[in-house]
Amino acid sequence: MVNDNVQMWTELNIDLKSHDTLLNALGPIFQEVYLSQKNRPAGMGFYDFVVGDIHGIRVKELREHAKNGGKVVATYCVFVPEELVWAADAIPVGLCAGTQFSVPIAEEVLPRNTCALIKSSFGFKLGRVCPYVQASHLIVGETTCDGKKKMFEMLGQLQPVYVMEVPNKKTERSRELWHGEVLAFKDVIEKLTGNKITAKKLGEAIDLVNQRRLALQRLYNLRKVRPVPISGKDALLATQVSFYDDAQRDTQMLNALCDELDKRVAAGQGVAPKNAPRILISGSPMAIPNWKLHHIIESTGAVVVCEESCTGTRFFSDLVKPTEHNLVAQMKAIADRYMNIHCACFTPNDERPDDVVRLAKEYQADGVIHYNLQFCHTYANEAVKMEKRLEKEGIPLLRIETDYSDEDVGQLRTRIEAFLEMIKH
Ligand code: BJ8
Repeated sequence: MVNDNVQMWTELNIDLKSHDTLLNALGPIFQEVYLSQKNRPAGMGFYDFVVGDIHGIRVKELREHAKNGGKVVATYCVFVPEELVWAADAIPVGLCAGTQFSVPIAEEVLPRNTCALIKSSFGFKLGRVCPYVQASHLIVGETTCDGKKKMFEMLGQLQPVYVMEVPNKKTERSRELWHGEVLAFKDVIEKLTGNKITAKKLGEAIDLVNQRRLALQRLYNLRKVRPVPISGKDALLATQVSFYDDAQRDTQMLNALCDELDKRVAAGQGVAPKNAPRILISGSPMAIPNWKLHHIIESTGAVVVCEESCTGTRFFSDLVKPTEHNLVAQMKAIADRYMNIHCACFTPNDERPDDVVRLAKEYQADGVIHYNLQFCHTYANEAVKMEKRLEKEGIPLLRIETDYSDEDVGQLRTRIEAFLEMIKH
């Protein structure tokens, strides 16, 4: 098995030495952050297994697919409509970009004052340490923030990249632009795969992705209960894996996990005491293996009950509305659904603070931690508005700005402990 993997990574032109260092570092981190948790649901065994072979089984499946003539399409943002990829019998893969490991590699080219997520993504490609990037036939970028836009230009020199234009406003004109972009993306995928996207195939793909969204909604709804039946870390991991696992299998595993959590709830069984402070995190996405903030929060006795982020509610809150089985209606429904993602790249973006207030109430959160990746100007600016809005609502907020390194862990822990003390009284 190990030798099979090495053979596969060699074929994918992975830098084996560097890659070994990356995987060897992941094991102890996963042990400390995940496997040391007490009272975990048995359903998390699947996710432990996935991380245990993170660059093995799934990559092998992608390679099999490619060997049979299929295509793999990599994405970095929840704006890319994956339904169109599935409908053309291609496989979408949400690329991770959550490790400090690839940051110094990227800094050889990118400006240092770029957010860690962008540097980590670019470093994976530049350093040839991510088999998912290497196994992709096309990377789909998007014009969300400036840093990403410019990084995609450089990435395009190393691998085929297509960039979707995401508008910056939510006006009718912007919606029209986006609708045109979704139509153009359909053409790109059809050309890449050589497969025509029919209404039937698209209907099936819409259903496939909606089912996964419903399973994630079910998981998140279970986190509203007190005591909460699953840790924030485990819920985050299940969400992160959804970005690259097979959608049908993922839905099954999520629902099996939820069946188990239903039983826990019925028995009043929680992972933290009833009175443990409940935290909602809002802000930048957290890609695998970025578990830093959750780990700090949950090792101080609090529990994370919700993430308002693209590795949280923004990923699955809205479904593509059911329509008649005709391409015109389906494409419109897809475009409309994606325009409801309240990314900080939009101006104005008043729906996001509304969402945070609503979620804080629904999840019985005692406080909100605003998570901002250093050098991310859009979220940093929105934090100011968020602070004012939450103050009005009487919801305590702590603003955190950090990166992927461990350098500030002690300082963050002190600030979070002080925040938890404050909200307990
Ligand atoms: S829809 S949040 S996944 S763009 S943190 S790279 S914004 S400088 S990740 Fe995002 Fe799509 Fe928006 Fe969601 Fe830029 Fe900020 Fe970095 Fe960011």
